[in-house]
Formats: sequence, structure tokens, C-alpha cells
Amino acid sequence: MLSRRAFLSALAASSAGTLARAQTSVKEAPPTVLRIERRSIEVNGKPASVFGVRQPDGTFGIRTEVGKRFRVRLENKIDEPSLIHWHGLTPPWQQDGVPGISGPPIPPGASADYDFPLRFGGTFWMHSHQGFQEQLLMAAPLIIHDQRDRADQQEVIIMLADFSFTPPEQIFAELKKSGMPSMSGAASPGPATMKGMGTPGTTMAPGMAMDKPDLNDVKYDALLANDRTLADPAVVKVEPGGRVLLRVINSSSMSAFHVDLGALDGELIAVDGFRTVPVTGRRFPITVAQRLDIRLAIPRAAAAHPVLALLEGENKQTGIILRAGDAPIARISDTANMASPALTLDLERRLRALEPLKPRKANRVHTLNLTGEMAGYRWSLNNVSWSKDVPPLPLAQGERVELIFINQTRMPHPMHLHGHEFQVVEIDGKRFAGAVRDTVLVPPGRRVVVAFDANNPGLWALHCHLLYHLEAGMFTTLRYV
Ligand SMILES: [Cu+2]
Repeated sequence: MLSRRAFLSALAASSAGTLARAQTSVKEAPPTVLRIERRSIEVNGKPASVFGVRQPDGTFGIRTEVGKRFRVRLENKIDEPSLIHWHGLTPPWQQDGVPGISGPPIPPGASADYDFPLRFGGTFWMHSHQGFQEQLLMAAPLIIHDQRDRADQQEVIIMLADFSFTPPEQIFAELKKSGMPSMSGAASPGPATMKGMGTPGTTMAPGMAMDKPDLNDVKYDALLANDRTLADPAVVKVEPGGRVLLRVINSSSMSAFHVDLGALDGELIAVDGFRTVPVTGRRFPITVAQRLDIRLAIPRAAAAHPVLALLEGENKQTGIILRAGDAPIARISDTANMASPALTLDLERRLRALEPLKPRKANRVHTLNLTGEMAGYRWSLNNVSWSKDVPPLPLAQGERVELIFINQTRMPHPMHLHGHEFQVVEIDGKRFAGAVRDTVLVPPGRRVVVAFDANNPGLWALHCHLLYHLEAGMFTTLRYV
């Protein structure tokens, strides 16, 4: 039997769609075509060449339904190899879209086919896992509708991103050169605050008092919400008195935000696609790669309701405007009056999964110390920077596995496991049945434990989702058959 890997690479190497067609019953609709493309946007009044993942009719990403199969033909229309990861989904491992782990990248002009069942609904996304393509906005929504969607509810997607006119290779080179690149932001430490910063082997006891965390390695030229800044924000018409479901996706390479609903109360109903006991509030944290589903009741009066995203630790912001009726739209500055605080685990501690994992003792526990230093920009797990020679973490099918993340650095790290949803079960020694999700924030000095069921055998990536940390080696794999 042709392995899936061989199957995908055969498709990638030739233009043959024949294999896929042979597997497809005549009655099935053709697969959704997604194209990896170059496109132009305008940022701060200047043209920018970025990437996109779009259907032939221009739709970004995919909206589909739970219970359907994810049947996609991905076409590479750019002049370099690429591969797309379906973030948060649980495909067979060969279709997970991580070059060198799941399979080879798609060469320019070639395509690859995907076909697997969609087990659950929610807000997901897709992004390149190849090189630094994600920094050039190679990301798109992946929405799986389910019973949460109501006919009387308008869906509004907000894709957050960070943007720089500096090529990402140069950003990375400068980070590696000094650990404090010239594009380093206001919150970046001067030499006086560099002391003790994550020297090799430095350990910090979980929960110990931390100095100000080190945030925002990269100073960006703009923060985007649906490709726009607040100078010319996306304006979405909403019904006065109507209901809105915000699907917020943080597709940033490096930037975490506080989502700020202004005067509106929001009801958080899901994180990373998975339902939680609803939490009402006006401000919700979202680190890199996470998603928030927030229900809003729009007041009856005509008004413009900004939904802002405040960069953690700084006074930069982006956002969109929900416009109810013919309300005038006031210009909102991309600079807030004051810097926002760093993200904390206060919300994470309160979140409770609506459908938690069955309580069960872990069969296997892996401890992952998040390690590294700004100097030389070396990032690692258990002091090992990723290379092909690093053996995968072992586990076995059917096991309940717990991953203990202990952040020994001064930077927050959003940790993402591929191919499985996990549940947050402990923060700093306190057990609880927290949110089911796929990416969890581990702030400096903190200890976070997640649990998952080993029910999707294969070779899977496990990494920090900050793009330049991942590229610098804060990445590993796990494998079981
Ligand atoms: Cu990191």
C-alpha cells in the first residue's frame, strides 16, 4: 500500500490528481481548492508584498461544517516551496503540514491533497510552517461551523497579525546577532535590565517573583486586524439589537494582545475552538496562535463599537469597528494612552471546559523546561535546541499523557501541540479541570500542566509558537505508533 507520505509527495512531485480521484467516490463534490499566493496590501500608506491562502474566488481560508470531511487541494502558486499547517485540527500525521516532520514541502507549481474527517467544530486557522512565511501573512481562517452557530447570529472574524517592512530573515539575523536588534521595541530591555536574563542553566523556581518580563523581541511597523491598521480599519456592519459571534484569531508571529470590547460586555464561549463555561467580560487575553469565540449583544441604538487588540506590555493597538446603524465612525489612534500589562494566567485559571477530558491518572509524564537566552537568541526545550538528531519524546497509543511546561526564561512562551487537543489541568501546583485547547501560554517562572489522550498515532510537532523562538530551536517532536 502506498503510504500517505508517498502519496502526498507523489502528488507534490507531479501534477497528478489521479490518485486522489481514484480514492474519491463519484458522488463527492470536488475538493476545495486553496492557493498559496503572493498578494499586495497597503500598510501605513506603503505597498507591501505578502502571502495569502485563498480559494479561486478570493475567499481567505475555509468555512466548513463539523462532520464533513476536510477535502482540500492545496496549490503552491508562489516561487518557493511551501506547506500549510491546519492549526488545531487532528488529521492523520502525514497531513499535518509541517515540512520535514509531516512530509516534504510543496514545490512551486505543484499541489497536495488532503482528506480527513472533521471531528469537532470551532475557530481554527491555517498557516505556513515553512521558514518565515508566516511573518509575511501566510495565514487564513479555518472555521468549522457546528451547533453553536445560530441563524440569528452574525459571524465576524478578526485576524490579528504583526507586520514589518524588514524581511523576516533580516529580523531573525539581527535577533541572533545581538539578542537586542535595532528594531527592538520600547519594552525591550536596555543593558541595565539585561542582567540575569536567562543565562544558560539558570533555573527559576515555579511561582517565584519575577521582575518585569521580557516582551516583544521585535518592534513591528504595524499591527493588523484583517490586514488593516486603525488608520483605515475594517468596518463591519452589524444589526442594532443583533447578536454577533466574534471569532478572534491571533495569527501574529510574535505578538500577544488584550482583546478590548470597550463598553460592550462579551461572553467568551470557546477558546482555541473548544467550548468553555461562558465567562463574561470586556477584556480577554490572547497569545500567539490562540483563538477566542466571543458572543456580543449589540445595543439597539445606532453606534460604532470598536473591538480593539492591545499589544501586551506596550501602548500599540489595532482593531476593527462594528457599525450598528448609520453611526459616525471616529478615528481611533493606533497608540493607546497607556501601556497594557503583560498577559497573565488569571483567565486561564478561571476557564472550565464544557466537555473536559474524562478524569484519569496519567500513564506518562514528560517535563519540558522552556529554556534559552536572549543573548545569541538561543531557545530550547530542556536546554536542547531542535535538530533532526533530537529523538522524539516517547509515548504509546491509548495513554493519558501529561506535559509539564516549566518556563525558566524571562519571556512568555505560547506552547502548541500538534494533532491533539489538550486540557489545562494544573497551574503552579493547583489542579483543576481547565480549558481544552491547543495552545497554552506559559509566562516566565510559571508551571503549566496539560493532559491529552494519545489517540492519533504518528510523528507530531510540539513547540513554542513565537516564530523566531521556534526557528531558533524551541521545538521538539513526539512519536507513537
Ligand atoms: Cu518561545
